[in-house]
Amino acid sequence: MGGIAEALAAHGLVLFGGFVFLSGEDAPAGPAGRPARSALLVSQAGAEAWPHFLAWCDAQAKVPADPLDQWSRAVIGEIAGQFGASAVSPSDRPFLPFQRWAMRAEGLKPSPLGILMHPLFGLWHAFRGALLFDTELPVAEPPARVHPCDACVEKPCLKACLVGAHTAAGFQHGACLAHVLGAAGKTCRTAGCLDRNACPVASEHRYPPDMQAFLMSAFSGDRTGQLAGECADGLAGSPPLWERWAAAKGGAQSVDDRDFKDASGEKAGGTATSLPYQASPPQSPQGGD
Ligand code: B12
Ligand code: SF4
Ligand code: SF4
Repeated sequence: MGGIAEALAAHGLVLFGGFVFLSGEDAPAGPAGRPARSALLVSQAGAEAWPHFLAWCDAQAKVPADPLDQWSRAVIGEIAGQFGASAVSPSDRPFLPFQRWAMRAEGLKPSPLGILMHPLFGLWHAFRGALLFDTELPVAEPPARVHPCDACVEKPCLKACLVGAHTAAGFQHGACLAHVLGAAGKTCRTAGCLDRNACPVASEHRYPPDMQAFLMSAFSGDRTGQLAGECADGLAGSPPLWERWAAAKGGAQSVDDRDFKDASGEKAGGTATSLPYQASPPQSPQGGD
């Protein structure tokens, strides 16, 4: 495993533990095409990877649809090749059980929001991929972890959302989306989920507003960048991402002619026809998080 963490760190990414597949477990294919024997998880933790991703976008002739996915696949795929591994992504279909893998590899537990809580990074981490190996790597048992949610009596993460989208029955995706895309949802669109931001754990790793706006744009299925662009008036001195990318390419790429492919086709409920934006129908997550 020597060198993998360093190779990932050069892109702001973090190795998030590993595990050995049990015999008979439904493991995805490793580099030889047979079920993999072990896996290492790759995460973005805090905002460390964000400038690397932005620099990659700036260097593309045309910013691709689902750019965070594309960047992750490019970076992690290359590192996989260097270390004799194959790479998988959280957005591969059918969905791979990344959260279950992380509970196993890192001893993490879910927060009341469904997102896994990390004692060092709080809710501010997400998986960008996994490296799969044909051999059993000598991975350590996950460390004994404190789960901050156990000691959190007030649970502010369940009290900030204006539409109460996180309930005991689970995440009300439709209610969330309708609010995010509606007139009253500007704070969610430009600064991120109020519930997630209300968590006091590891606030030093909280994603910056442009990153949160970008992720929220991806989460809400917006392929036009209008939602991310909206944060122009919320982020002093920082042009909205899509404008920045368009400008960097000499204006060659307008919002309208960008090639946004429909990669998933899975529609989510809860959208109204009276949205203030011409957003494409919300899709399942597009490399956000
Ligand atoms: C489909 C999906 C969604 C769907 C449905 C979620 C659901 N009910 O399963 C929707 C669109 C609602 C969604 C939303 C978000 N998601 Co999501 N999502 C996924 C995705 C692509 C597949 C989930 C799945 O079906 N896995 C297959 C099963 C078999 O895997 P599993 O590990 O065994 O399943 C676990 C989860 O399903 C979990 N679970 C069960 N119910 C819910 C509900 C929610 C809301 C979540 C987050 C998890 C969850 O429990 C299972 C056992 O642990 C995963 C990536 C992945 N491949 O896992 C990301 C993933 C779970 N999402 C993630 C995130 C961050 C989000 C968002 C915050 C994104 C954003 N930018 O705002 C939002 C909001 C969630 C919230 N509560 O606030 C992260 C979580 C990271 C973490 N620290 O744990 C993941 C892992 C993606 C990543 N790249 O890291 N998501
Ligand atoms: S606010 Fe409390 S319960 Fe909610 S995620 Fe943070 S630590 Fe966990
Ligand atoms: S994004 Fe906004 S509407 Fe959705 S759960 Fe978070 S606070 Fe609620």
